[in-house]
Amino acid sequence: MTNNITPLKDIASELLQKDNYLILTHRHPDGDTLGSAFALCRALRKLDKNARVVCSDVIPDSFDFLYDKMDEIIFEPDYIISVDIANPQLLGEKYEHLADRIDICIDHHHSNNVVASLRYVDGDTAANCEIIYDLLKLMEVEFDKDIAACLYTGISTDTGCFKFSNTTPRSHKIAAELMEYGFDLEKINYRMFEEKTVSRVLLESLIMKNMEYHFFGRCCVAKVLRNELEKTGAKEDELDGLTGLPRQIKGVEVGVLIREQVDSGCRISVRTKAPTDASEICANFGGGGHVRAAGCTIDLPIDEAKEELLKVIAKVLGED
Ligand SMILES: [Mn+2]
Repeated sequence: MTNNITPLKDIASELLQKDNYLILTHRHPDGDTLGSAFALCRALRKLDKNARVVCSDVIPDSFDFLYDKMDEIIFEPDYIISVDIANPQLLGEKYEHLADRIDICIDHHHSNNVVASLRYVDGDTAANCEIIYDLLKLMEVEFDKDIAACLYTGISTDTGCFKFSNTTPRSHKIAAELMEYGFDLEKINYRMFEEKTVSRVLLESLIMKNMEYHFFGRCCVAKVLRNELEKTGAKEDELDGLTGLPRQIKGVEVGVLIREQVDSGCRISVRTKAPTDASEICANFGGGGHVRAAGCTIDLPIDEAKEELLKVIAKVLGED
């Protein structure tokens, strides 16, 4: 059931039939899940339908240009749609209860195991927003600068501003077409890739201070302790942009960021260089993701979680 793939054109025609849509994004929202959701929401509203976007977590301020401040209309959805959500756990606490009520799943993670009656998953696409772009074309929605800004945000963030290995000529071609709609490219790029809060700079120095090296410098692990995080005044979501820091170091093949969680356990982000598979490492702990970027949670105190992780990384690097 989870392997069924529905042609995108069938999903497009289904979306033209009904009137009320609830769109789900993943917890710890990023540019791609939000860009996908708000592009689709704007498109559906343009077609005079009711649509709204929800997220378990607070949407960071830096994404406020994706949506208009408007009163949320309350309606009973005909369809519940998930975008960029690889597995039901990623719905987060507030929306987990909808896991078995998803009607349409649109995603770009190979590991996707969301159950839905209509399902389109293309793991070879750099960003989910590229799929939404195709979907809106099939729905014959008229693009505008706001829809284009949403789609560009997802494509640019999931490709690391067109730098990651997942970037394709098609990513560039779509982005080029979106630019024609005249959104503020400079503002979005500044917000997504340059702007830092004071707390963020403190956070970076904290991570750098806590970096430790294993396996002759082939693996770098940075721990973020709860009490140290609080001292910086940074919000949890600010760490999302810093998961790549350990991998930046020359000679490091596997970069790991371990964050101590509020209640218990740790959140792990793994970033790798070719040919090491990050999702393979995270799969050992029930997580997943992409070849170069993956994540998981380990329900252990931070030092024990690190040790468990290092055992797996040792095997992957042939250092066991
Ligand atoms: Mn994505």
